[in-house]
This record gives sequence, C-alpha cells and structure tokens, in this order.
Amino acid sequence: MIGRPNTGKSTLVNALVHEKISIVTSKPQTTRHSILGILTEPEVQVVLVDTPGLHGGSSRLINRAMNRSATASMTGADLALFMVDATGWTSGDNHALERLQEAGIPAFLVINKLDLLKRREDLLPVLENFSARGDFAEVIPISARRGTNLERLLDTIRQSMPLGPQLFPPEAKTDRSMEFRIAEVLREKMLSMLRQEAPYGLAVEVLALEKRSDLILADAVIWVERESHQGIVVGRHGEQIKKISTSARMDLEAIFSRRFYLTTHVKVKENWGDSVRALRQLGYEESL
Ligand SMILES: Nc1nc2c(ncn2[C@@H]2O[C@H](COP(=O)(O)OP(=O)(O)OP(=O)(O)O)[C@@H](O)[C@H]2O)c(=O)[nH]1
Ligand SMILES: [Mg+2]
Repeated sequence: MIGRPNTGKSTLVNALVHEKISIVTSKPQTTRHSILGILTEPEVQVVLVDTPGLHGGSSRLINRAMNRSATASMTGADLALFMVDATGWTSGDNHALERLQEAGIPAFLVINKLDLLKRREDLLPVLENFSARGDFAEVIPISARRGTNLERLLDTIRQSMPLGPQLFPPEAKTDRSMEFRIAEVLREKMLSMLRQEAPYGLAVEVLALEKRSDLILADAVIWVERESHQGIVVGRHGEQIKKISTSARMDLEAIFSRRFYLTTHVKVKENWGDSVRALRQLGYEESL
C-alpha cells in the first residue's frame, strides 16, 4: 500500500484481512510504521504492507523515518497498490507517485472513497483523469470503508501474485506483536480524541504485558514532547486519560476477544521525534 496520508490505506488493509491490524483516524499521518496484514486462503497468501503516508515538507527525524519506511517497503514487493482519494488528485499525490516511479515496481491505481462522489456519472471523468497520470497495470475504484468492489480488487491482486513458498503460517495475521498493537490502539484513541497538535507529538510504548488465561494486563507509557501536552493528555482530574484508556480497552477486547486491564503513565521526553535514540527505542531502527 502506498500513497499520500489519509487516502484510506490502513482501512483497506484491515478490510482485506478482516481484522483491525492497523489503526485508522480522520487525521493524516496516522500510520508511522510499515505493518503487515496477512491474508491466507487455500490457494494464495497475500502479504499486504501498510505504510505511512508519503509526505514532504517536514525536516523532522520522525517524518523522515516514516517516509523512508514507506519507500523501503516497496523494495522487493511484487506489486504496489497506489491509493488516491476519488474526490481529487493533489500535489501530495504527485509527490507520492514520484516515489512509486522511483521504486519501479508494477502498480495498480486504487481510487478510494468512491462513496464520496455525489453522482454515478462523476466516476468516469475521475477514472480518465487519474489513470492518465501514471503507468498503472490496473485502475480499480473502491470504497474501503463500505467494502465496495473489494472482491474485484482482491481477485486482481490474487492473479498477479507470483508462485512461491507460503511465507507465513496460515493463522498469522500480522508481523506485529501484541505490545505494538496495544500501543497503536492507544495512539489511535488519542489522535481522535485530542485536539490540535498535541496528538502528533505522542508516542506510546507498552513496557509490560502479562497474558493470563482470561485477562491481559498491559502497562503503557505515553510519551509527550512538551510539558503542556502532558496536561492535555491527562485532562482535569485525569478525566481525559481515563476516557482514552476506556475506549482503547473496549477496542482491544473486541480485537483479541479477551478482557484487558490497561494502566497508563504520561511522561515528557522532550523532542523525542528528533532524537535518534528515542526513535530507535520506539522501533524505527530499520529506517534511521
Ligand atoms: N468516505 C470514506 N472514507 C474513507 C474510506 N476509506 C477510508 N476512509 C476514511 O479516511 C480516513 C483516513 O483513513 P486511513 O485508513 O487512516 O488512511 P491512511 O491512508 O492509512 O492514512 P495515513 O496512515 O495517515 O497515511 C479515515 O477517516 C477513514 O475512515 C472510504 O472508502 N470512504
Ligand atoms: Mg494509515
């Protein structure tokens, strides 16, 4: 999956794998790491790589690490799904398309958010206009959120998969640990529940995890970049962090079909987004 932020890449990965592997919010730059979503069928295994939305204009280390993680994911991939939003082609799409072209791998153009087009007849000009912008093996309009045309997309993907050994056991849905997924769900809740810039300066790390037969206990640290953000996350009398934790817990219980007990601590780590050491600790080592 490749494209500018917010086009619906993570939504599609989750829809195709039938599980919430990757977090989704209405804010751009939600995904920060490359995350595998694995779909195993009797005849074919498709390993989807969700990636951070490609973006320019920021010199922060975290943004460079995100972009590098996305471009590195294209190396060795059999196929790119280049995702755009049906409501308009932007300069951000051009920027992402350049990265795709540099990778030189075959690509499908996936035009998402079909449901946002007001009339059926609006689709044809979009198809014509968008498909002329690059060299795409297929052009497939979908709605990842509603599930429209996903079977056709999947069929076309299946047909272009090369013969090879099965890379993952059939029960594997992702390469990411439970710690990572818990941290991500917490980050998702903060991105959607907190206002303005605070959520962009957040990182979450699950430091302890205990799996009991009927209960999972997780202890998470939420890193903020500034003292003022600590108050925003915690809220008055701790109300905000309580809401965040409750909402995360409910999601996690649905994803893993287990009861969860979550504890959180909010700590300041100044400018972690520009610190190589902090980013390594948060799992960016492969792309720094
Ligand atoms: N209307 C509509 N909204 C969609 C569709 N697919 C995704 N969205 C919404 O678009 C927003 C972004 O979705 P994501 O899946 O997080 O997008 P992304 O491309 O992974 O974004 P980054 O991780 O920031 O690169 C969310 O609010 C989704 O609910 C769709 O088919 N129709
Ligand atoms: Mg995403």
